[in-house]
Amino acid sequence: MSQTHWTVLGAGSLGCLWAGYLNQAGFPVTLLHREEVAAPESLSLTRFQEDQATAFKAELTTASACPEKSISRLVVATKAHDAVTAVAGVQHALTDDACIVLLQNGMGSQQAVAEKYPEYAIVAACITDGAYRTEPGHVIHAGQGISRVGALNAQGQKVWRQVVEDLEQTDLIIEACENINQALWNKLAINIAINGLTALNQCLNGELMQPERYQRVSRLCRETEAVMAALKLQLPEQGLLPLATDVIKGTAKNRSSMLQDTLRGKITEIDYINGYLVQQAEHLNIEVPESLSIYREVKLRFNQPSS
Ligand code: NAD
Ligand code: KPL
Repeated sequence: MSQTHWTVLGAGSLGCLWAGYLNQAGFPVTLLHREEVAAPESLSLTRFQEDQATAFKAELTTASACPEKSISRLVVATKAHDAVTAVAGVQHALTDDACIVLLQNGMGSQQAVAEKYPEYAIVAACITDGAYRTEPGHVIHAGQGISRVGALNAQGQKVWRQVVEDLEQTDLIIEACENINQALWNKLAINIAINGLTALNQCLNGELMQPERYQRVSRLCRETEAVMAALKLQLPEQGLLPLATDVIKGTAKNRSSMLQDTLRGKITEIDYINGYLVQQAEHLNIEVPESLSIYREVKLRFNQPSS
């Protein structure tokens, strides 16, 4: 078995999930926590549909303490708004041939990292798993999903299949993805339809089926279709609404990630969801009034920093 050393940046829910699965598959792992936050005292992963937590091992340290040129595989597991700053903090430690794997939701942060660091291999994962932490270092794998993994830049094209081979040794469900841009857009379209609305209505995903809310879901889907069509991206034959409806019904009891962020008073990822669509639409001269209104409402109501 390969013994690639993986470094995971961000000891939150997804960071602990990936660190746990990688280590339990036999990979040595370093987990980087924030400088200003104490290292978790212990680490454990409760695998999907299991009751018992199982310990995993990782060297716990911070970005600034990493030796020069010591990281060849970096997983960035921060929220989208922290990704660029987090990578900058660890840049001294990247080897010349380092690969950066980005796990962020939405779009825009991955492209910002790829633009800033064209010399490194940039790979993105589009993830539908659900995970949460019970206490620092302890993560529950609550929803089994798929991680679609593909290259975001030319350097990434050279190594992304090796990354997939490593990840396939874990018990995460990994899919090699030739067109990661399309996969990220497919997921973005669903998040555009659901996340902002659940935050504004402080409701569960399933409660978006109420007629007035569902009309907004429908308008959001039509706007996203117009932008995706202009970008020559693939769209489902029946349009996005049936897909969004399936996800709303399939995750009816879920609190969306954006609803959870607002309940905890955190910065949401709205800039990278409806905000990203608004930005793309502006370049294309397409009107997206529903997404624009949701973007503005979320920013105002939840006192979000300006982007
Ligand atoms: P989280 O808030 O639990 O974890 C992010 C962690 O990154 C935090 O612990 C934060 O302190 C840390 N961090 C930020 N900047 C840092 C820095 N400079 N150095 C070190 N640590 C730093 O968030 P999460 O739920 O793990 O989500 C991460 C990303 O994955 C988000 O974009 C989210 O939308 C996406 N995602 C999450 C899930 C999930 O189930 N949790 C599923 C799919 C996608
Ligand atoms: O990805 C999600 C999120 O909450 O961010 C959905 C699909 C909306 C599930 O809750």
